[in-house]
Amino acid sequence: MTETEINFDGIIGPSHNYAGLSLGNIASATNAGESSFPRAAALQGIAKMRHNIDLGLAQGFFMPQPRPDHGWLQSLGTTMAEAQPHIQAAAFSASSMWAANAATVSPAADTQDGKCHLTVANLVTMPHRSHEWGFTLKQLQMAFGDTDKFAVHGPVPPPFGDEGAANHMRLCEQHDAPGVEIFVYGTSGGPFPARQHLEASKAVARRHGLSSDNMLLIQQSEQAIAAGAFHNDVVAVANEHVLLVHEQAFAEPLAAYNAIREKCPWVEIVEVPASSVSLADAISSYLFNAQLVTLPDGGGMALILPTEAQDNANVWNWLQAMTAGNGPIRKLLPVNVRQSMANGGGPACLRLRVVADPASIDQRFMANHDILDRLEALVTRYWPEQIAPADISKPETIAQCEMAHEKLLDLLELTGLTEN
Ligand code: SUG
Repeated sequence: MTETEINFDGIIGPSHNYAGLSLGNIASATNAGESSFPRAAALQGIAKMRHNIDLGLAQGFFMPQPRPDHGWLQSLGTTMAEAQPHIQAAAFSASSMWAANAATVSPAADTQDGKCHLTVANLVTMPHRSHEWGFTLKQLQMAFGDTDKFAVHGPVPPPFGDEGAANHMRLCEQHDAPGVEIFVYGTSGGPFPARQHLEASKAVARRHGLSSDNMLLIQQSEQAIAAGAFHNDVVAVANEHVLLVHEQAFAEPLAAYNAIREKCPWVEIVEVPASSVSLADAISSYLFNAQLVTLPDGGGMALILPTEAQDNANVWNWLQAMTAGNGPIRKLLPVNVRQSMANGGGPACLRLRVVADPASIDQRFMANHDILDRLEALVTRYWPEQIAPADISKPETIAQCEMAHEKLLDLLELTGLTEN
């Protein structure tokens, strides 16, 4: 089997809820205090994985984290019963579902030692996400444990915020060929924090063995962050030789495009003009938070979009006009991930891309219809149907979420993840 792109989706955990924890993420703020539907959320995530498999794409998954995170609470000198509500919510969040923030990945074809390098993201900017990396690292070390093929790195040290693949794009002529990696960092975002620090991006590139020949640092526009683009993957997406990008994504777009063209003469940049799709439309519809994928057997490229993109007339008209032309993106495939979207996570947020030989991965992390059938049955049986804000601190909600998590690790023979 050759190296191929594998999408690892975060299984949506049983504690999925809307706590309004992410400053600068408009959906998270707008839906704060709403009731969530964890069972429906997880089933939507599973349906998206099935959709990818049916397209002929390689699919894997990552486990949700044990929540509440008792170890984190203990390190703060408190417990779930005693903590203040904002700490309870931060300990209980299912935010690890957004696997695009799990790590940054440099495929073997790009690195000096010929291994695929992964650096777990420290996620230090948001308290509820700052305690994800330990469990994520364990999981990456297990899934990519073949040390002849993979190098898994710990987090970049604070205070340099690193949010992983959500601020990283790779351009290449085909997935298994050497590529150019683009690290997008922020400096300020008006009223909102810039979550990806320049020093973190540089550190990841150095650790992965990239050189100035095959990497670029590009600054995100302050305007985009201020409008709610808390990650670059809300305003740009790349796949192989194609970059689909909003006109206002980068601080200096023309200089950025020139730098990209210089390193990637074969690149096709599809810029979405603000006059057709405003930043506000881009952010509410998450048109760029699509999985831009290469369909097998010469089928061209498809955008796997949230259904919200179809609901927005400006966005949908622009997309339809684009696919009617003779550009590289041939198909629009909307998927329903509304429960995740209401917390600011679209189809692309829910997955981490790894270019590797699927046979080199621990098979417990690889998906197929049979395992997804079993997963679906387990979620239907054990995931809470609904979580209202007041439920977060209730012992019965906590017990149900913990049992559901245990049953999942049992089913996938991954209980080792919670052992010390
Ligand atoms: O980090 N939302 C996530 C969404 C992450 C989306 N990922 C990418 N763009 N790649 C975040 O802001 C909201 C949780 C809450 O408010 O309950 C949250 O964490």
